[in-house]
Formats: sequence, structure tokens, C-alpha cells
Amino acid sequence: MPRDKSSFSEPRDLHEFFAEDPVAADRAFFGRKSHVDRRGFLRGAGLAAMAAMVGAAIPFHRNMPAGLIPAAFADEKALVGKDGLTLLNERPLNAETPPHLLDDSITPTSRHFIRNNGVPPAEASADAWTLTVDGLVERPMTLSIAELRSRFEVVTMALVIECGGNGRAFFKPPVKGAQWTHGAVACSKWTGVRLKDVLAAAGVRPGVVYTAHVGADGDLSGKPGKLPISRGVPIAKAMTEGVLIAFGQNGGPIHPMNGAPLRLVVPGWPGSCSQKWLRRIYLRDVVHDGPRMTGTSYRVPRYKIEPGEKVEEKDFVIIERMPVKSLITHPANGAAVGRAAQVRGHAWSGDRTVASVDLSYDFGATWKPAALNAPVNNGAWQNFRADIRFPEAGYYEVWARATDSAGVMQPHAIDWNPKGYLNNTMHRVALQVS
Ligand SMILES: Nc1nc2c(c(=O)[nH]1)N[C@H]1C(S)=C(S)[C@@H](COP(=O)(O)O)O[C@H]1N2
Ligand SMILES: [Mo]
Repeated sequence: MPRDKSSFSEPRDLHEFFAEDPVAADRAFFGRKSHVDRRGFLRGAGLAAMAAMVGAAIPFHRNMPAGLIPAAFADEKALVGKDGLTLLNERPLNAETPPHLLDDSITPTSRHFIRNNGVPPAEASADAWTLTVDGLVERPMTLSIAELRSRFEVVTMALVIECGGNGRAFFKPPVKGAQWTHGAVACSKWTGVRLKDVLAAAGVRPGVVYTAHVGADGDLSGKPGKLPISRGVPIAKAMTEGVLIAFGQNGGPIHPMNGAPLRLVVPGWPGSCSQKWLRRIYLRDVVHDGPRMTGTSYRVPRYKIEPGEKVEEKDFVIIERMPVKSLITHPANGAAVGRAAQVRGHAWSGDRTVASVDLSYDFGATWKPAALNAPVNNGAWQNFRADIRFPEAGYYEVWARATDSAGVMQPHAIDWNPKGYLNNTMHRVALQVS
């Protein structure tokens, strides 16, 4: 969807945008060549774009007032094939999964959160898709998905993707950005080939320090060729076992909003490393400097600061592994339960494993270990469960606290940072025990 105003480059809510200036919004949203006639009706390219987006000609378009958002673009439309996600923003589309819908050990595709920074590409056929691997390689190559499948070992792995900003909504003072609560995390089973195998075939040249990832999505500004996000990882991380170029999700195709037909999955690191709609990977002899790699994006201050304190850009470091964290997925927050209840959830810790999960139902005075599964493979989250007997009826909170293989435990409170990243404070659910 082309946009014609640079002032719209900030992510904005669709409804807010139309409410402020419906005519400009129509033009920006439905096309540069559209115009609004004297009576206030949308004409030209804008009308055609709108018809294409609703999937049919609009017989009574002459009656459609300018600035009217077609009801077809209501929330459900944006979330086709998704189940129960909470929509945070429409443009770019951000939707998270309520914790109780993440109870499965493998997250169904319908419940995998969506984090877009730009405008997703039109749905493309997997047959025509290609991936180019170039930059500092011996043998630059462009491969179809069929060639990826036939030339490299195809593997399926359960891998956690968590947005670096998951938990941002709980920052005090609040910070800008998508207000994720708990649900910008998922563990789908991804099918694809190992990035390391593909890079080895291309031949990593000496001096390579970083990968650079390019997707097919467009920038919100509508500027042709402008990327909304292009991140990379150190070559050492790229050459690890669990980093996949995926073409399958949970035994089926990748959901269009999760990057179909081809995406990277970089487990344990900020979700932003896992480029969706992947078209190109190039190798560089410097730290990649694409959009959202530089400045303060996906970076935190290198030292502890006071909440609200300003930090110079040079004092920010790129986030690598994600911290130890757990999520209670059953019962749901606010649920009514009996005196005996089973508590379930998942725990994960960047490139590490989780050693233990403890639960408390007395506001942290005492803790009991939950039963914890080993991960099904490196990069998967681990399931925990515990049967709790509450001493009497009343209001309780169940708190969960994971400790990882390096002995690092989830904190009660985190060090505030200006962009609202890495919130791994303990998860709490309220229960009414009868
Ligand atoms: N091409 C592209 N890839 C992308 C993004 C994007 O906006 N465009 N968002 C990134 C971010 S910030 C996250 S957290 C993950 C989210 O993956 P998901 O939407 O499949 O849950 O995708 C990453 N890959
Ligand atoms: Mo993200």
C-alpha cells in the first residue's frame, strides 16, 4: 500500500490516522494517484487499490464517503488464520497472544504473535520465491525454495521467537513502542535448512563479522526500496546449529504474517533478528548497519541507569541473547479455581537452558520447584507444571521464577531502559480459589 506523506513515517494506528485527516489518509493509504472529487468521493487509483484490498469491485463506490475505512479491514480481517490474538496496532500490524492461549508445548500457527515493522508484501507463491546469498562469500548464489530443500538437509525444530520489546507495557515511566504485555513470544516447530549449511556452501570469506538480512516488506513511508527493518547477527551466531532458513511452520506453510514463504528463525535472540519474507542474506566485514540496527534500536545502555534517565547513543550496546524468563499459561490470569489446581507454563533463556522453575502462591515468601521438562531441542522452550493445594479459599497470586543453566534467576524488577527491551520480570497470575 503506497503512502505519499513522509509525515506518516511514524507507525500510527489506522483508525487514528483516518480520524485525524480522512482525505489525506485515503490518499496515503490507497495510493498516490487517487483523488477525492468535489463531493468527497474517492476516485482513480485509490478506488482501484481499495477494491483490490477488499477483494472485489465496489458497485456502490459512488456512495462511499472519502475517509471511510472499509469494514472489511476491521481487526478480524487483519488477523485471518489467527485465533484470539490481541491487536495492539494495525499499521504496522502488531498482535500478541494472551498467555492462556500459549498453553500448548508447541505454539499453533494460529496463535503465533505478529510483529511487523512495515507493510507486509503481497502474498507470494513459494514456487517463484528466491533467496540470494551474497556479499563476502566465495560463490554468490540465488536459490529457489525447491533448491534449498534439495541441496541441504531439511530439519524441523521447535524454536522460541520472542520480541525484544515483550513486556514493554510494564515499564515505568512508560516508553514508546508497541505496548507488548506478555504475549510477544511463541515456540512453533519450524521446518527449513540450516543457515550455516547454506553459508558454508556459499563459502564464508575471511574477515566476515556479520550477516545482513533483507525481507520483502515495504517501509511505512511507502518510499520504494526503503526497508522497514534489516538486521543481522555476528557470523559466529549465524553458524550455530539452530539458526534456520524456514519454509514450514508446524507442519504446514508459514502464516503470511509470520513471513511466508521464507524466513529466518534465530532462536534465543531478539525476534527482530529473524527476518521474515526473506529475500537476501549478505555477509559483511563490519557490524551490519541496516534500519533498526543502529542508534538505540534493539540496544540497551551498557550500564545501569535510573528510570527515565537519558543516555548517549554511544553508550548503547546491541542486544544479543534474550534473558531467562517464564510464562504461566494455565490457569489464566483472573481464573476461578478449586483448592487443588494444576499450574502450567514454559520457561526459556536465550542460548542457554533453564535449570529450574519455582512457584510461589504466598507473594514470594516461600517457593516450591515445579516439574520441568528438558527442551525438545536446543532453542525450544521448556514446559513446567505443578499441582498446588491452596490452604483455604480466597485471592491468591501464583508467581513463577525461572533460573537458567548459568544460575541466573528472573528478577522481581528489571533495570529500566529507554526503549523498553528485555523485561523478564516474574509472571504473576491472580486466582480466585473457592
Ligand atoms: N521482514 C521483516 N522481518 C521481521 C520483522 C519485520 O517487520 N519485517 N519484524 C521482526 C520482529 S521485531 C520480530 S519480534 C519478529 C516477529 O516474528 P512474527 O511476526 O512471526 O511473530 O519478526 C522479525 N522479522
Ligand atoms: Mo521485535
